[in-house]
Amino acid sequence: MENWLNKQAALVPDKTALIFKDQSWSFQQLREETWVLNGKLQNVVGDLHGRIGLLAANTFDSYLTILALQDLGVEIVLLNFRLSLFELSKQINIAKINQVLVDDSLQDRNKELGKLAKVADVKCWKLSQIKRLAEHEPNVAKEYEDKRVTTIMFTSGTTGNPHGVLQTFKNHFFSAVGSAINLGLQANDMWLCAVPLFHISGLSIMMRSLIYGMPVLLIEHFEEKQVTRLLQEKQVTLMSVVPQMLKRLLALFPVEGYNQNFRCFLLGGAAIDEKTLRQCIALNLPVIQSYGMTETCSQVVALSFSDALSAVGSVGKPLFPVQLRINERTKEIEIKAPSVVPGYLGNTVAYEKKITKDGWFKTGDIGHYDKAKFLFVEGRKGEMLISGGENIFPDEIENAYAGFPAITEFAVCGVPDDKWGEVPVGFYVSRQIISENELIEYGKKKLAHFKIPKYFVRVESLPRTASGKVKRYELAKKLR
Ligand code: S0N
Ligand code: MG
Ligand code: MG
Repeated sequence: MENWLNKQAALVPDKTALIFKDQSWSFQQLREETWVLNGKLQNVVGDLHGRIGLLAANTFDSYLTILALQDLGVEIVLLNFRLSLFELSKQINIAKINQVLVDDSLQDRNKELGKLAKVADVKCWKLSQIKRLAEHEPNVAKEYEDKRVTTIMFTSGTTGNPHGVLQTFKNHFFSAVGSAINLGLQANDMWLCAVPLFHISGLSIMMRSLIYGMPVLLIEHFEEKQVTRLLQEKQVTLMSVVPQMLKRLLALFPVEGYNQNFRCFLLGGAAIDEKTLRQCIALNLPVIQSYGMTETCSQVVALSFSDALSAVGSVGKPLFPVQLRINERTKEIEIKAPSVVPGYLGNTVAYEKKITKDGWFKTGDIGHYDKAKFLFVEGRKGEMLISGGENIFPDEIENAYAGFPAITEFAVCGVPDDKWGEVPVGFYVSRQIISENELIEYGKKKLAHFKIPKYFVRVESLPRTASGKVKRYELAKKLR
């Protein structure tokens, strides 16, 4: 396929491509800015086809950097800025990258990040440093080859070991097309992006912009008051949200509603309670529920506008290019689609475990179809929990606490939480009482803050199966 940004700069040069803070860029302007940055990035990435890390924030600078790296043919490892240095180092190590670009706003906010270079043994560049480098002739890929990996995002595997998800141009393309066939494309569409660009929820909005020729209104940090005002004042038609965001927006929903062109929230990332959905219906607020993951490059199942009111609680039907089946024995949801990624970085064993003999991707989610062929997701096969749209595997927390000196056994389960949907709870066996503060501070050294258990419970022993595996569901039951 022709380079998407070049294509849009030729098709709709003057159309707005991006709005950030008080500035906006047309596709033509965005291409010009990208070329300048492309020339400067060559000092860092050298020749084509390398791989580099990026700690992106939702800023113009990060947006442009993704575009420029994409045009250079460099694989971009998008790192989650909420992770601890320890977790980031692990991913950097797996990705075998020796350079990481860091959005200045992140380093200014989080001084810890200044230590990343040392901890992970990488060269870190602030984006402002790149801007000061010498400018070379832009070296722009004329074509985006289907099979080329353009982005890599890490997910935590069930064992707590991160997997680098390899996303190709083809994956992104078909994801965007599937979404457009479902939601339709309107000449006035504008997508508000408050979900992180380092997650597929955010990056997929950027890809849709390039593929549809659609403006993106980029928000640096989700804050419900500001977003409500923007939804009223700007001509936003679509916005992606996780349940936590929707609930926070709902609490502020203005009587006069949002701007008249607003079409819907695309809701994904985690299950939502039916009460919230009914509230949205009562307010005449369109919410399109969806289901997808990093490995499918965003939604593969979604409700349509016409079904949004009648199939409440369902995540909809498989999108146009997507095939979906439920494994008869395990009830696991399996998917075949051009947006399913081709592998995990350097880990064929883990990837093969996720693929059936006949080539379907095993999602790890349990679900069923109702009579009208709407999909309902019932939960996870494993014990992953989702806090505010962030996936957490108990193993990663348990591994982190395994080294705590006074603790002999440690286990984690998820419990429902009003604010975050679910939160982790830690159970430990120890001869002595350990203060919560001590446990939290210990966790912070190894884990992203959102993974640190919200409660700690000291127990005599952990319930185990005959083979010695901790029965996490019993722990959860105990709490209730
Ligand atoms: C919900 C968000 C915005 C909350 O963050 P907020 O309020 O900005 O927090 P901070 O100010 O940064 O920090 C304040 C304290 O809160 C803690 N914290 C932050 N996030 C979480 C969290 N998730 N859980 C628990 N605690 C959290 C901070 O640690 C801090 O505490 P201290 O001071 O102790 O450090 C934010 O979490 C957010 O942006 N969430 C969304 C993430 C997301 O997008 N997930 C989706 C991932 N899934 C996919 O991408 C696949 C599905 C998909 O593609 C999709 C998803 C949604 C919509 C559409 C689609 C699609 O298909 O297109
Ligand atoms: Mg906040
Ligand atoms: Mg934090």
